[in-house]
Amino acid sequence: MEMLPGMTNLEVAAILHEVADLLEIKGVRFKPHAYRRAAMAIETLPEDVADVAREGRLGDIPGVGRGIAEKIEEIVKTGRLAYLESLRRELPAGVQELIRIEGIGPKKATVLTRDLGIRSIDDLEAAAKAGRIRDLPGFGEKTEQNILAGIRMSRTAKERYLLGYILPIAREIEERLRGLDAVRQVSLAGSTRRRKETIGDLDILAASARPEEVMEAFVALPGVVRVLARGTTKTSVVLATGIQVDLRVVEERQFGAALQYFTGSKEHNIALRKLAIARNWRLNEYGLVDLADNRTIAGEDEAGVYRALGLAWIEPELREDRGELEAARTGTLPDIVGYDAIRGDLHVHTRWSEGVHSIGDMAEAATALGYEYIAICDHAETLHIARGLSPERLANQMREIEQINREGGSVTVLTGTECNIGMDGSVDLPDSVLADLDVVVASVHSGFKQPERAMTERVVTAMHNDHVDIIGHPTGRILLTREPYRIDIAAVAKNAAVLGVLLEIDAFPGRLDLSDVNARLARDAGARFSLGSDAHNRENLRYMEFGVATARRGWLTADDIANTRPLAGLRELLTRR
Ligand code: DGT
Ligand code: CA
Ligand code: CA
Ligand code: ZN
Repeated sequence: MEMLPGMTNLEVAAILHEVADLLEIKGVRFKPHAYRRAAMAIETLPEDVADVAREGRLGDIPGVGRGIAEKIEEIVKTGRLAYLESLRRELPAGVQELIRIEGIGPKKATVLTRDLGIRSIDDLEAAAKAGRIRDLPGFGEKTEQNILAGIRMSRTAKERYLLGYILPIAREIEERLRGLDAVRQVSLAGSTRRRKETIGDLDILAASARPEEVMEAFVALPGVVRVLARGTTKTSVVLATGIQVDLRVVEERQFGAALQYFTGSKEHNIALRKLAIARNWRLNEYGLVDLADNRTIAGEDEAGVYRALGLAWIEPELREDRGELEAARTGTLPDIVGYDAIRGDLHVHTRWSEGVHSIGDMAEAATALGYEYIAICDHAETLHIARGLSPERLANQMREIEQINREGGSVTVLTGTECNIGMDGSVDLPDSVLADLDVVVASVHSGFKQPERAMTERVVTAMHNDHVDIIGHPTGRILLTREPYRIDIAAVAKNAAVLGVLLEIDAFPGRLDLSDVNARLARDAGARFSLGSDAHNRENLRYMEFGVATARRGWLTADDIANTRPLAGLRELLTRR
């Protein structure tokens, strides 16, 4: 079966995750963890796992040993995994569904099926409401209430997906639709067009006079596993990854109004519609209409809709009803940083620590992206899990970088580190070493549970070290997985502004840290920024795009971001302290 790029990887990962779940239910130890680790590595793998398997390189993927590599080969070749199927057969029907409810683990699920014959979430809800669960061994009234709450949550909470995984798939679908004869115009819409950090469902808009043909091709796209609803104006499908894709097809003369409407956000649309209502106009996905004479005022192009309402066109990234409409009215929209404005990457890992590729490989990839410079910021020693560098290894690395620069490629490789901020705000390399580095990123990688004041002080203490240039991923969040630690970003930003320390927007899809909202808050407090991909391999350098998206959503201009400057200007900024 032909697949969209990235799709195979996510599918393979999903199978490995399920194996981990089932092993956990069986009470097997250690193995579930191994499967999960492999699954996560494959989710973020920059190349097609099928290609890696074909070339016999599965063993190079971190966390993939011989046993799991064989399983991956089987999945890639046959699309199935016999081992998973046998695990499924061992399981009483229904148990898998039950453990998706928060608060029900493998043990409880087994008791529920064994003692009450519960086989579905509906069964479970009925039993809980009838008070039949509280008397089971290991349960109680409180558990029963928690189960009901968990069921409610599972029914409302829609799963979200990282922008970084969805955007490549979205673009692929967009291009395939663009290739159809029947399609006149096509655009991404919804949160994907606004480049929000996570995506609920994917919205795409097309203009066509022959919508049936477009829908026909859409449901037949590779990777579509289910058709939820099919009509001539709207069709919804589910991809193998589980994400829903809504395609709307409109007439060409309505394309602008529809694009405006389906780009959202909902809050932005509501505020915009108020402006229309105030003029006795009606604004919806079909157009902007004067209610006095039913005349269509705008609809064919999106900018026309804004113009008619007395507004400048607004970049999709700004459409969150956070003051952009007022700014568009008064001509004070920020000149947000462009996707092509970044001249170098200030957070790059190599195989010296937890990365995959050599410094030379990374420099070559940076050249291909048209960069002027990259900063090699491998971890320092105390981060053992990441094979952090001792001062001696760092000195060796600096010699290698010097050699590479002497060979005179078009990219200048800057020396650097991502050192660790300790509990007391100290960093884990001596000043004498830091003084020799071009770029010092300092990040918190442990002790996340400190109270807000202690954490804020800890980071501010690190900023007082004159060698620290950048605070890396300043809130430590991992999207969909780990909450940010408690920290007062406004206070950090104020200090950063005074001390001339940059705050990072880490562009790795699961980080995007600072977030859009925090970046804007920090900018208002006077801080400047540095964008880094946090690349662990060559392909990850492309993640920079998501950092720029976050910066744009945070209203940042090129001037706010250190690495929009040419090398000389960057050096000036880094040494000014
Ligand atoms: P998501 O999917 O949760 O990541 O976020 P969106 O923004 O893509 O939301 P979605 O898919 O529900 O709807 C797509 C766009 O359609 C949304 O951004 C704005 C528009 N829209 C949806 N529902 C409403 C509504 O009730 N009122 C207005 N004015 N616009 C809506
Ligand atoms: Ca959506
Ligand atoms: Ca939608
Ligand atoms: Zn880090």
